[in-house]
Amino acid sequence: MSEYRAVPLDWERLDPGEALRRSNAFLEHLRARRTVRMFSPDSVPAELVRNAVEAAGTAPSGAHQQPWTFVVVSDPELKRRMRAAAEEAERDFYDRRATPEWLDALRVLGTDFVKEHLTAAPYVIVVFEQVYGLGGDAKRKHYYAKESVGIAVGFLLAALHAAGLVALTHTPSPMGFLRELLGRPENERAFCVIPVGYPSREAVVPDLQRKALDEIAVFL
Ligand code: IYR
Repeated sequence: MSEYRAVPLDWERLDPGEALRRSNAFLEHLRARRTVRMFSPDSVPAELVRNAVEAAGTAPSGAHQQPWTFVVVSDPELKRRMRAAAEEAERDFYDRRATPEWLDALRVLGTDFVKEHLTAAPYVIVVFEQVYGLGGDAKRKHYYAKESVGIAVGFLLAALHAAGLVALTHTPSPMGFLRELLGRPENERAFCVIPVGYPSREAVVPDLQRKALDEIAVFL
């Protein structure tokens, strides 16, 4: 059990003009992010991916338990195996398990069971949620693990975008095969799969619009 200890906050108030400039620039930067499914085989500097994962690890988490593991896969054979297992599961999803309502909701994305991005992208980051911690042989409950990992994935996507990379947030259904394939312990559950790289020359994205501020926020 760790004790509460405090240190001075390292923080500086921005000049208001500078704050607004940064805030606008950050908004424009995030507006330009698109989820990309078509990857170039071009290699990506490993340090960009390492930095993005480290940035994800700065996310806040329940009780500061940092309940995440990022498995960064670049090994072609592992990527091939992930793709084979994901496509098997997805074929069943699209052919049988998905309700007509779900398939209808997915139509705007133009997805199907083919998961070429799992072998085309130079890196595939598999994010695991640590449902509980393992300390010696004791299990330690993790609080708000899913929420915490979700926030960390948001940081990861923003960091990859800042590095000029593109990514796809992919949730194979079901994802159980990933723990065994990647040799993760029993306290970890796959949360999502994020292929990372540069877009292919022919890359296209769905023609989608984001909701406007007044559709997503209420100011009281
Ligand atoms: N897991 C499937 C289906 C799918 C589901 C949602 I919700 C998406 O936003 C996209 C796809 C697949 O990966 O194709």
